[in-house]
Amino acid sequence: MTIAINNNQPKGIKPLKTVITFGTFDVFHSGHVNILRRSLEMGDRLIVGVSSDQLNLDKKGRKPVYSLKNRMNILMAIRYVDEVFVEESLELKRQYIIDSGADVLVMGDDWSGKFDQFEDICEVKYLTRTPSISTTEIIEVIKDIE
Ligand code: C2G
Repeated sequence: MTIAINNNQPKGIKPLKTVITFGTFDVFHSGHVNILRRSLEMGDRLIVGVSSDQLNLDKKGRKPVYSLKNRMNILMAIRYVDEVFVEESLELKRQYIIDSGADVLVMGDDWSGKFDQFEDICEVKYLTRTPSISTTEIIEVIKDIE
């Protein structure tokens, strides 16, 4: 028996807007804080796809310094983040966006244009990267410490 279901929203309450972003977030720094804060500003809740250790090896040629468990632990402690899942492959991004019900995909502008193909299922926004800070630079500085 089919039960008719109405999705009437109580008047005056707009549906929550979900934002999704992706990254490794290794050796967590303020550039990561900034993109997470600005991503949440695009909506009401933020979901983060954090790259698996293997995916980071595939895309950057090295394992992350912080394990996936550590990176997820840090992300879940960030006030702007509502949910974290493991990004296993760059090729699954469309499915991740659909499964999360995301309305907006936000990435740093080092990815500018790379995800425009998802504009049929969500808004796509590229935000300027925070200048002069990166995981790679931090690793180099630590290596140089006598
Ligand atoms: N970021 C930033 N400013 C920095 C460094 C990073 O805004 N100084 C942003 C990046 O643009 C990215 C996010 O922080 O949007 C995470 O950066 P990484 O951990 O380097 O992630 P990345 O390797 O770009 O992985 O599916 C996409 C990939 O998983 C993204």
